Amino acid sequence: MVDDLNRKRAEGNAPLDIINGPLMTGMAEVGRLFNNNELIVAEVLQSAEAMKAAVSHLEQFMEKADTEKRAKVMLATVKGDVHDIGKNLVEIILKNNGYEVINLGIKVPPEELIRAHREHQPDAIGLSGLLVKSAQQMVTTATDLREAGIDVPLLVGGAALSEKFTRSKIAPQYATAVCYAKDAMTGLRLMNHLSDPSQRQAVLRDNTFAGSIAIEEVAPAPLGPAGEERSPRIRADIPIPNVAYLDRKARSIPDRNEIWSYINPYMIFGRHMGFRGNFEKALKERDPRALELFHSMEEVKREAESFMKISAVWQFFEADREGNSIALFEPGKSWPIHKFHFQRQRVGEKLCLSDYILPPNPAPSSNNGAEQKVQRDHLALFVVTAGAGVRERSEEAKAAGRYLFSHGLQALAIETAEACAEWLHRRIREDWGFPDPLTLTMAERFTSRYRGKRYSFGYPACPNLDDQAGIWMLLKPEEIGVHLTEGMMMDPEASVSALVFHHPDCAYFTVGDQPDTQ
Ligand code: B1M
Repeated sequence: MVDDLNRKRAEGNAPLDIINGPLMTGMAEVGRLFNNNELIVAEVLQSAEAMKAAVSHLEQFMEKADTEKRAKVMLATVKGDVHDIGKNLVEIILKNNGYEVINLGIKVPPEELIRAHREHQPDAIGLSGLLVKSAQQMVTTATDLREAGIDVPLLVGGAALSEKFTRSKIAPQYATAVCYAKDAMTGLRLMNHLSDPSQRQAVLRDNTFAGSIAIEEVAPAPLGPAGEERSPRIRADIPIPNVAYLDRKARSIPDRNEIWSYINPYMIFGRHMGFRGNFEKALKERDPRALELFHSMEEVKREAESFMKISAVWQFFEADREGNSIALFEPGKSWPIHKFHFQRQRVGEKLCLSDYILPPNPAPSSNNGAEQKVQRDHLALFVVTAGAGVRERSEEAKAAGRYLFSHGLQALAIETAEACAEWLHRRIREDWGFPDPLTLTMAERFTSRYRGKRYSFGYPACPNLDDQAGIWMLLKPEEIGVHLTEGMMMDPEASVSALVFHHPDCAYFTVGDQPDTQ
């Protein structure tokens, strides 16, 4: 590539013309192929690496003034949120399509955004967030930016966000356009249109809802009280299985390869690296694209082996159902150490997580009058993480233009945390006396074809993220380096918490009262 660039220069082409000519045309073609599903995220990152290398080579022959960028975008993950992988992908894509990007990082409060806007005078601001709480934080942030007199276009993105929420809740709070970007390439297209005088006005017009009444959801007809009856769908006459121990376990898990064998290929190669279709099948058929992706992830693993730390903390607790709540007890204690309160479905099967806790077996009568303990059911809690040091190393790689490694490492850490949750859940089933049948495949494990289920706060059966505080009080995950943010998110990003139930009737369900951001 450098030879081609030097030949172009030798033919009298100015470095800036080479960048704005064949190179930018090349990146535009990459964008077109991606939007046409002919290129995947991993390949877009490889082309961005080539673009970075080309531009860095040519910049040595350019006047400072020539390195002017198309526009300046300030990116940030909102207050209380640690989500990084999505925002960083956006940074890489924008930077290698001619934009200057100021990446303010994670957990950025509005006042910091306002200060940074004054310092950098960006042409647009990009907000990112993972959870519903972050979508709501974007409403507050938009209001604060408006009140600070800021009126550059706002681009917003994140897994729990939607066009509808953007238009109905965020945009009415802002002075000018608020554009929803479902993925990084959409973010690029929006910036290209905003930077193109012939298209800018249309984008501003179509995405400005300043002062429009925030569309209030027509509150559905109030449903009857949810009640506290155990759902008839869940049996209460099942023997209480014993657990192997009641003390707290905190471990770092040295065997990374064992945990990596629990990674769901669809998530790491499909969702994060963009492979379309059945990755495992393609790999077996030696599909060149699947093979290349597999080997590039193996390279990431080889490098991560020198530093990725996987840790877990977990504990079984004696548990008792109290209506829609679960009371947890220290061994043999009669006074609960904590209670989790859950919502119950108001219609249909009226499911509630508390129903999966079996009634205690009355104390067997003893013939010597000694006080016998009731035998309570149990609930297991855990927090796992694989995020220690990952952000720093991913940032280093990104700064060095190793984009595939940078994104691949964040994706590996995220899916390692999820894999560790799968691994630990299996172990908990064994310690609860019902190991998986040897015939159970990993694919069946990914679709929870085993006894019991795990539920994570924030997910539809237990949407209240504030309940994370209870897990932190009980398990003290700070010891394995996981901290809760003011937004009740776990730092580092690659962390998962869960409640584990053994009940054979467990199912995934939605309690339905969660705020609608979709
Ligand atoms: Co979890 N998670 N997760 N999760 N996760 C969601 C978000 C959830 C919707 C699942 C669900 O309920 N079905 C749910 C949130 C619901 C809610 O808010 N209440 C949820 C939850 C609850 C949680 C936990 C709280 C569960 C728990 O452990 N108790 C926990 C929180 C972690 C923490 O606090 N650190 C958690 C953990 C995780 C993992 C770590 C295992 C993992 C990674 C998360 C991550 O991405 N950082 C994970 C994953 C993978 C998901 C799902 C399945 C996928 C998210 C994803 O694609 N990330 C998600 C369910 C879903 O969406 N279907 C879910 C990859 C990332 C590259 O995409 O962030 O969307 P994304 O960024 C994109 C676009 O949004 C856009 O471009 C990016 C690149 O294409 N974009 C922008 C983003 N920002 C932009 C800014 C721009 C432009 C475009 O400005 C210019």
